[in-house]
Amino acid sequence: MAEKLREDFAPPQADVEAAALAMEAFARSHSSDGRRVVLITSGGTKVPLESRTVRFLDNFSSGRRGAASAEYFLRAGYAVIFLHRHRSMYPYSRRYSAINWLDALRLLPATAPGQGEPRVEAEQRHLPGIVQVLQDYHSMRESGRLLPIEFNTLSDYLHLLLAAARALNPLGSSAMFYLAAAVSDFYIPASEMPEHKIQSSSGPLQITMKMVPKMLSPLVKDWAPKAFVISFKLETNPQILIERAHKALDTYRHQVVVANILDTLRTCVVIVTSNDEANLSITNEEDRSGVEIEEKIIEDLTLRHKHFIEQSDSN
Ligand code: 9Z3
Repeated sequence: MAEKLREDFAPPQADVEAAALAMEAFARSHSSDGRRVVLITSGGTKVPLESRTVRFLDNFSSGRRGAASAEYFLRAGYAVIFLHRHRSMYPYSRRYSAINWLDALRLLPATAPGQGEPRVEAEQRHLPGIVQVLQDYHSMRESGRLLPIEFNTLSDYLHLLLAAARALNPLGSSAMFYLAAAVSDFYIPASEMPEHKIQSSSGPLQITMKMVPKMLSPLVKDWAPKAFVISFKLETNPQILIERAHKALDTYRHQVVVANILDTLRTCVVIVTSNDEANLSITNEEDRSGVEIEEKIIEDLTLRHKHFIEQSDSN
């Protein structure tokens, strides 16, 4: 697979070697402290249409699922590798991703005329829940249990996922993969990509894209065969969702698919395994009081992970 990535994709922009070393050290240190480690992938991917890229194919994913999930995994005691798309939502700060910071900050005059710089103060009414969020953020920073790794392109993502799998493989069943990123299914191989900007004067655009190799297959079979692996399935048609989730489990033989529908992805998901389906949802009242579906997803999955480890240990 590493060779196929080298042949078909432009070289990654990310420093994959440095990230691989950081992930290995992080995994080793937390696992020797007896902690479980989860790799979360988060955000969409950008697929270039030209080598000197002006245009690219993107998708809707904001990274909110991954960023919120990271917080709940940290709360549950996990160490988290957060493999996310550059500028997609980030744990804790995600809550303020839609605010205009300049409205939330106030300039205060220097304490005495002519002395020092004016000071800046935050207005809490623009930052709901900020005290709790800051406390959680700083306690997470001190614990050293979050390792953020960024990707930009599809090629970055694929190389970094391989590196992450190698870093987590030695942890066996105590490693979890939580693959929430919305990864493109299609790409143009480096050898077939035009170098320069596609000219509109040439008329309507027709492009043929290849299928992105399914990383789930080598991940489960070869790279981290003892790990607890969760993939996500997104559909727009509820009629086919559960059947597609079972098909993914049959094909890749991993442990769980979290199935969601685009229109309801913040309020309902189905946790699908080869022998059960559990519906998780947020009531209107829970929604009003700020309960998030990710809290329920992580509560469910951490319990399943615990059972998975116990079963693996007894075999
Ligand atoms: C998901 O289904 C995630 O839940 C979302 C989260 C991307 C919908 P946001 O980032 O959205 O919070 O805005 N992720 C996986 C989607 C996906 O592309 N799955 C593929 C498929 O369904 C490959 S397993 O075929």
